[in-house]
Amino acid sequence: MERTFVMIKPDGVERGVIGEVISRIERKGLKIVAMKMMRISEELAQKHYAEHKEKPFFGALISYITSSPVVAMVVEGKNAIRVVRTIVGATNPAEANPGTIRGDFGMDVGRNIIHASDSPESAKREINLFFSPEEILDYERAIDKWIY
Ligand code: 3AN
Repeated sequence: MERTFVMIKPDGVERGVIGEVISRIERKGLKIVAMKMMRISEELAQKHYAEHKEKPFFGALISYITSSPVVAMVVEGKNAIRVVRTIVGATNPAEANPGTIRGDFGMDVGRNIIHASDSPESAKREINLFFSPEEILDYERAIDKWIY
């Protein structure tokens, strides 16, 4: 089973689509194994987006991601990284397909609702940045146990 890091960004929280995003993740068949609502510190933001340090939008990205709470999650499932990226849609919501989270709820590349890891290396790094091992929970869903 693969794990990926997913985060509903400040604009997703402020638009009130937390439940909608979580529903789509669950409905797809993925399993949420960790989740918390938090405000990202400047330091954590800099670490999370380290690969964009030289980009012209870096400053705006850091102030946006620290501006309001986020909902951070660890999501598990077969090919979870690829599956979540598919339901999230293209980085620029103007180009994201309808039916994807960004395609349905986003308007602007600087406010694109959700983050999802793009590779096994970034998933591992991002999960470790946001969660301690004790916060990632081991349990079975009903569908694994008593829905036939
Ligand atoms: P993704 O989130 O689809 O993996 P990345 O990793 O290329 O996209 O970009 C990380 C974040 O940086 C995006 N989610 C978006 O918020 C922001 N971003 C990317 N490109 C731009 C841009 N041209 N202008 C403003 N913000 C951007």
